[in-house]
Amino acid sequence: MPGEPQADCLFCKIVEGQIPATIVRESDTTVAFRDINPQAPTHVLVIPKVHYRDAAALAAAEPTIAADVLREAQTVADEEKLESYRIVFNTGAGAGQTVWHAHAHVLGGRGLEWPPG
Ligand code: D5M
Repeated sequence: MPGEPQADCLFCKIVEGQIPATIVRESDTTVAFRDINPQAPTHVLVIPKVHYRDAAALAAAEPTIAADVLREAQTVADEEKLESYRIVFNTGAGAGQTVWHAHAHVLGGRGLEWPPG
């Protein structure tokens, strides 16, 4: 069922505490943790606790929780004292999505080129 935990989902396992993560924030609806393969000095992922395969599915089904993810991502940027930063939702394999549980990347602490690769 959409929104239900998926047994084979890495990020659902992080939500449920079944695999470790360096959690930096948690709310009723979201968890934020450091990316295991950081691409910048600050690289934090913000995920909804509910399972949707990508940001588009989350926004369509649970727009309030999608807004929670964005607000939490902004709070991470503030707490990390990032002056310039990027909040990214890779959506689809062609955009580099590899984990099929919606997540925002918060990247900062170095110069970020535009356009991204
Ligand atoms: O981003 C998926 C991101 O998830 C990628 O940057 C690595 C990160 N990742 C994968 N496994 C873990 C664990 N166990 N902890 C923390 N971060 C993790 P995508 O946009 O799908 O390419």
